[in-house]
Amino acid sequence: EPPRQQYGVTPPISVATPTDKEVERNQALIEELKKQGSFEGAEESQKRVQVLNALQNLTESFVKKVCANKGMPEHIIKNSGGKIFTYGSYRLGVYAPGSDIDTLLVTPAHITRHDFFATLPAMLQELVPPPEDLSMVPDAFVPIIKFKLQSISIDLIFARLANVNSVPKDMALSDKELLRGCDEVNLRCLNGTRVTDEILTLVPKPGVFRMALRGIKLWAQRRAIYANVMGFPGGVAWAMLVARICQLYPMAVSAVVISKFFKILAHWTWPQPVLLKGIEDGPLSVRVWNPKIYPSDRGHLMPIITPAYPSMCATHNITKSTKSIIIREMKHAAEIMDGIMVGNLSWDKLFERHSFFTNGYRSYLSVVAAAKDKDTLLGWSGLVESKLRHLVMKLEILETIKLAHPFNKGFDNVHFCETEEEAIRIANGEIKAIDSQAGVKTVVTDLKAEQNGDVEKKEDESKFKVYTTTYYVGLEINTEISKHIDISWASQEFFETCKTWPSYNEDEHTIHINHTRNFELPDNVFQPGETKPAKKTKKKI
Ligand code: 3AT
Ligand code: MN
Ligand code: MN
Repeated sequence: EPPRQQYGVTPPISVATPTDKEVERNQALIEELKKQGSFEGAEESQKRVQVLNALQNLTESFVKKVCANKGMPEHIIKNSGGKIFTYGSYRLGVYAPGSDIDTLLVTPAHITRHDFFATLPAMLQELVPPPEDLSMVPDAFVPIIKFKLQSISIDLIFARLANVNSVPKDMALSDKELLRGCDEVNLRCLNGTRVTDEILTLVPKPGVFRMALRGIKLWAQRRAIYANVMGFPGGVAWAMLVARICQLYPMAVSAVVISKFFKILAHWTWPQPVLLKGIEDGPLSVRVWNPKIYPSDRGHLMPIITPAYPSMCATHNITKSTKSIIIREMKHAAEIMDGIMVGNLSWDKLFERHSFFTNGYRSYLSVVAAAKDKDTLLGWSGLVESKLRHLVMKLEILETIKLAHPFNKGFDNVHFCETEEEAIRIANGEIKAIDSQAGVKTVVTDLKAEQNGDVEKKEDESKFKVYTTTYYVGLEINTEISKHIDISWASQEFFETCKTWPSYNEDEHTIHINHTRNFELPDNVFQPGETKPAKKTKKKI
């Protein structure tokens, strides 16, 4: 029997129940997702539950301890509570092996963010077994403590409810009255959980939604169009798109949701926003997405709006180029899905890897961030990555460039040089970093992986090292206008933007951009089995 409730802002397109064929396709989808390693084993998932229980207990002790330190009366110590919430892929139920757990620690008003950063890390260290790789960024946009517990990565953020003196274990964050009195940082920290919780209440069948989202996430990752910082949708945006399709087909199985997803969204009349419900007004004087009032909201090319008050656009990073890439990918996927639904193609075709490097563009820009040591580069390359879409938008202005396609991740290298002069030339891009020119030996590394000290130790310590992260932007050139492109203005503007970083130091941080033709791409961008494009030789007839 069709559900009576209408999910979302319009009536459903179809309330048809699945056919036998559709159920069969859906089984094949689940099999393929299993084969592709999308699911975690039961034992590992059990460990996540244990880790979360440990964090909940720790939270309650933390709140008690801080209350006691402040000399609060016994009944306050006893009743203050404290609760761990989750958000991200764990909360949505679409986590894969190796996914982190995104957690939010919520306290009553008398516990502060300062207490969180001053008291909690030491208490974490007392856990058995203790956490590994603990780090914190108290002054980040979203202040965070990161660590690993029993090999599971944890992102832990904090929020204080300004109008509440007790946070019981059964508390929910759905009531927007809870936000009264909260400052912007607390609002941001509460937002992730409030959005994911609400998405789950806005879909007709959470199980169908989850499986469809697993499929869409895998597809978007394989096609390299999953990356919020780079101007593509991130996890929350993809989740909201899938949720909207679930609302329109409340009885469908996940395979049908995926097929409709591409059909509908490839032809969506952007910038009409994707909404999961009507945008709510609220009790606070905070900004809610509204293109009628705010010119910057009017500039959003593919707005996907979060449902929880205060509603925001999850896709403000999308540019003209990334929009056209996303739509191109959706149209391509829609064709493949037709083949899968009629039984001519199997699901693995949908999840085929992108060909950004093997068969993508003839011309690329290599944006290289460099520093003398790994830790210095980690901050610098993160900054450069977060500004890359500004370069893309500058390139889009140029008449000679039809499309500027940023790849969704960077590539790390360490270069061992014989002389300091050579090291400086590498850092400045005077010698192409990747070529083993002169005495330079280049080793592919992974900045974010820890046990990488090994690579260096094996090398001659007397050598001069340069660490680099390279980001690639594929260029489609408007050859009708000119075969020559001049990126000096776009590059200069981009360098200036990067150098406004408060931690920027010209002696420590360098950046340069090279033109790289497809046949000049370094080996480390290719996967085993992929072939590097060959240099086109003029054929003699
Ligand atoms: P994984 O399964 O962990 O790969 P996920 O969707 O959980 O997928 P993340 O853990 O990276 O992805 O992010 C979880 C949420 O945290 C998504 C977003 O609301 C928030 N978030 C992540 N990175 C940032 C960022 N740089 N700035 C602001 N919010 C972020
Ligand atoms: Mn996560
Ligand atoms: Mn995370």
